[in-house]
Amino acid sequence: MATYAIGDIQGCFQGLQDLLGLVRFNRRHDRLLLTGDLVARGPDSLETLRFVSGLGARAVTVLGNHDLHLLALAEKGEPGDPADRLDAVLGAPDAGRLLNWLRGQRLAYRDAEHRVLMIHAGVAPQWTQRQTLALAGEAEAVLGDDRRHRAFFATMYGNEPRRWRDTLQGSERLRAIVNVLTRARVCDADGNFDYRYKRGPSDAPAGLMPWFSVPGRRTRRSTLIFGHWSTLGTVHWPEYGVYGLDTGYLWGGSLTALRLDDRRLFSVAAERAERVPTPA
Ligand SMILES: [Mn+2]
Repeated sequence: MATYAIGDIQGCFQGLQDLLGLVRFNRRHDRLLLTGDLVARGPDSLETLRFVSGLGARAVTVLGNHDLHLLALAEKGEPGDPADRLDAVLGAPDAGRLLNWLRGQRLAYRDAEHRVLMIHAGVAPQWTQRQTLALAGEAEAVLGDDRRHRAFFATMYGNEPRRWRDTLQGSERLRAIVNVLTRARVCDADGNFDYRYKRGPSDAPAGLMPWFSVPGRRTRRSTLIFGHWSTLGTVHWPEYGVYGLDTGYLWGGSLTALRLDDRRLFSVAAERAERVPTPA
């Protein structure tokens, strides 16, 4: 019995199958913890959703920004950007079931057995582990509510407020929670997030740093697992106790699994020719 944490799949179903083959994943005994962004951009978001939802309690996923965007599109009845390649999901005969399953997933997950906290992108430096789970729970409650979830998608988009305050309320509070958990990469020492910055940590503008390296971060004694940042360049940051598992399979990089039982890393490389269109 093993538990594997796996980075962002983004519709790369074949990559996931290759990785599960490499680790000899046994769907009757092993567990998967997925860092989210199961869908978007890759060739097979639909099969990815069918497979992961079909694992039932043997797979836990936290929601990423692309997962939430897919749910918002379905809610509004919009097709979305063709580059996201989500039409097969939105038009599938089992779309209702799959999207309801996705909407019921968490925004933060603590695995008690392996003592890790998993989120898609990051946490605010002021949040403790307990507070992170409570705040994620606030957003999960709205997202999972059949009446209130529409309002959630209507207020989800935007980069403000940039800094968490315990006194935030209503849609601002919800947006602040969801932005940190699903979109965070860099912030300043006071916890002001910059959601526009997408490149690696070494190119970050002066004063901005990876969210996990903020001095005094209150989760610094916990092991955190996240995805989302494909340009991060390093998976394990022992000095901060974090693992960033999005190694950019979609972009010609690799798909990475961390076996939590012995903290061993596994990865499969993308076949670049299949993923990146070549000039005619
Ligand atoms: Mn993401």
